[in-house]
Amino acid sequence: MSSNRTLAIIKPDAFAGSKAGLILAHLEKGGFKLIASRVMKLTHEQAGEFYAVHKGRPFYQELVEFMTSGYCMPMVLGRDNAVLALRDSIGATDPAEAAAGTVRKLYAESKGRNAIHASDSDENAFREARFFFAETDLIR
Ligand code: IDP
Ligand code: MG
Repeated sequence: MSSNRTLAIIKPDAFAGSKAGLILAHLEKGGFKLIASRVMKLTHEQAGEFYAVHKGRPFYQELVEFMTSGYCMPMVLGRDNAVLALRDSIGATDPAEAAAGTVRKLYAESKGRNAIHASDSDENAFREARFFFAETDLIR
């Protein structure tokens, strides 16, 4: 996967609140193209593995519980400079600190229940895309 792709997840708070379409429309207006998507409920094992980098942090257990609490929507998005552009578009982790017009400012409830995940590097974008999708899902 090249550096013009990244991995996002519409998290269970936003999906349950019927914000998935609004968030995707917001991102499409920002120039992102939908490459692949699915709707699924993560198991504890999947959520724990996906967020393994945060194991041991005080919020880890809460994060795994939250991410397994309902359906979510992983998706691969394409755009120039995709990783940085998506991090800009989603805003700060805590919606109270997120810039105006960002997804988290518009749709997130709290630092924990913050509507969307986005990869933080090209390396993680590749790994996270393959966590949810087969190589054949990503062909264009
Ligand atoms: P990011 O999603 O903006 O990259 P990270 O620091 O990678 O933020 O944290 C991963 C996720 O863990 C956050 O999106 C949020 O859902 C949760 N999280 C991070 N810090 C806290 C916290 O202090 N309290 C509760 N949840 C947190
Ligand atoms: Mg992160």
